[in-house]
Amino acid sequence: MTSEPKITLFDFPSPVCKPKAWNPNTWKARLVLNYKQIPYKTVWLSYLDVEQTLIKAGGEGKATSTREDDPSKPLYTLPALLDESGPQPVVVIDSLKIAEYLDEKFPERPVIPKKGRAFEYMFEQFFVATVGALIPFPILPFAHDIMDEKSKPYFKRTREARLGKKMEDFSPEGPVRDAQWKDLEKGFDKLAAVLDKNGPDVDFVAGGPEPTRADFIVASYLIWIRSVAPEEWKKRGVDQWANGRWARLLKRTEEWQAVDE
Ligand SMILES: N[C@@H](CCC(=O)N[C@@H](CS)C(=O)NCC(=O)O)C(=O)O
Repeated sequence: MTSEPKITLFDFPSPVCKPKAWNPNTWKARLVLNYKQIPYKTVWLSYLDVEQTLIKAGGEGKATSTREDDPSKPLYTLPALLDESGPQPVVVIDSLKIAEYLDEKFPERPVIPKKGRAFEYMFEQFFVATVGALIPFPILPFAHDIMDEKSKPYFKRTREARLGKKMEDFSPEGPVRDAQWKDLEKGFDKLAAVLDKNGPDVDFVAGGPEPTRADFIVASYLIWIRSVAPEEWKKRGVDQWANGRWARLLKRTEEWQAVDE
C-alpha cells in the first residue's frame, strides 16, 4: 500500500487544457519536483482561494509580494508548496524558494548547482528582460479564456489594471498581434543567440548533460504559451523558431512534464 505523499503543490487548474496545469510560475516548481523524482500531490486552486488556503496551511506572513491595488496588503501567489513530512508543516511560497528548499531537503539531482550558482540566479532576470516582458499582451487573453470560471473576472480586472488597457485591446487580431508575435520571436532569438555560445548540440543553459532551473524557466514559459494558445503556436511556427531549439527543449523536458490530475 502506498501512502499519501507528504508534499503538496498548489496549482491553478484549467478545465480546458490537457494536462490541466497551464501556469508558467507553477510549472517552474512542478518541473523541479518531477525532475528530482519527489513524490507529491497537487491541490488545484482558483485565484480567489489562494490567500485563505495558504494562510490556513500555515503560510501567513510568507507572501512574497504586495497587492497592486493596495500595496499595504500582501499578495499570496502560486506556486506554493506544503511539506508535511516533519513535525511541523512547512509552507514555501515562490518558485525560486521552492527550488532552493527542495535542493536543500533532497540534495540529489540539484536544480541550482553549486558551480555556476551566480549565473543560475542571473538567468531569470535575463530571461524576463529578453523574453518574459514580451509575453503578457499576446498571451494573457488566451490564459484568461482557459482558466477556471471563478478566477476569470478577478484575473481580467487585475491584469487590465497592471497593463493599463482593456483585455480586449491587449492583442487585437491583425497587424498589432502579428507584430507582438514577431517581437516575441525576436526575443526568443536573442536568448537562442546567447545559448548558442554553449556550442552546437548543447540544449541546456548551463552547458552540461543535465538541465538546471534555468532550463525549467524557459520550458515553463514555452509550455504556457503552447497550452493556452495552441492555434497561435502553430500559426506562428514556434516549433521552427531558432532552428527548432524550443521544440527540442520541450521534447527533452517531456519526461518531467507529468501532471497528477
Ligand atoms: N516570483 C513568483 C511569482 C509567482 C506569481 O506571480 N504567481 C501568480 C501566477 S499568475 C499568482 O499566483 N498571482 C496571484 C494573483 O494574481 O492573485 C514565483 O516565481 O513563484
